[in-house]
Amino acid sequence: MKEIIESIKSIAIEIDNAIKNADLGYSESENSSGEEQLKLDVQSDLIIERELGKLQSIKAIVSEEKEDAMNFHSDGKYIVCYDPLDGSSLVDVNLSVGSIFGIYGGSLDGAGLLASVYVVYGPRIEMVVTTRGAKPMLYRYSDGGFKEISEVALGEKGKLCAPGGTQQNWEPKHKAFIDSLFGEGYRLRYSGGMVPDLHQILLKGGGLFSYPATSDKPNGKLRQLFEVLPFALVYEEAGGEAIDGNGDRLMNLKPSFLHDTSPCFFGSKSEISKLKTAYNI
Ligand code: P6P
Repeated sequence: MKEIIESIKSIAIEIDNAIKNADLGYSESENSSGEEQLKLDVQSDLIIERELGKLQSIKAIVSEEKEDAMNFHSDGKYIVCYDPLDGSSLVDVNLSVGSIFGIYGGSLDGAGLLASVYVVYGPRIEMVVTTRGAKPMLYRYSDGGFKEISEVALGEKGKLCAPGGTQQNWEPKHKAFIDSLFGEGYRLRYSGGMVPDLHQILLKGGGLFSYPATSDKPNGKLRQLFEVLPFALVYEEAGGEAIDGNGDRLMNLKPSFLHDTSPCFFGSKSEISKLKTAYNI
């Protein structure tokens, strides 16, 4: 596992450099979710594929940018599922974006998730490493290397609300719930990039990030293996909760296919409790 974390550190530095210097145009291709691919999406994916492919411990990789898994070493212990550059369309307006990695052991589902790593490409490069059973650890890049900063913990209750999805497509109960949070004085913090949005709530002590079932996306938008599950592990180990619209733990998810999605709610215990009341779950 350690060699994977170390490899992700060098991947992060290379992708950050690509963000700052690459061509921001669109490629002629789409990803498995039918989204147009930026040349930067493809470049970031190739960087990760090249670097992880060098590691004997990697059995296979699953990328948001590729339809199928790529098999590497048959005796490898780990399968890494990743979103190489989540929110990449925000790069051309100079907002923060991120990479998300789920490190799986036996099975490609919540039970098989052993660790997650995410990287935020912002004013600074930051990385959070979460291993099952341990608090998330924050690292910051400076002077040519990643320095360990601190463990990360969510407060019981926060002040921030990051409501995803197109509001006109929300269910009435979700609209009423989000409005009630703002009525209590929660502050809107939503950039459209789940990595910086979830990172902010985590580091600012708490709140709620939501991407619910909507009329246009009844099974949510965010992908289970390389977006939802990695952050569910982070939020649970940080002392918060991560559930779907039925109140089930996201860590119990079993994807039906590699690019399966799920409605998702990540937050401090107080906000998740309010959600359960509002949703009557
Ligand atoms: P919406 C970015 O495209 C992304 O996958 C996540 O990073 C982000 O949370 C979400 O989609 C934003 O979606 O529908 O709110 O614009």
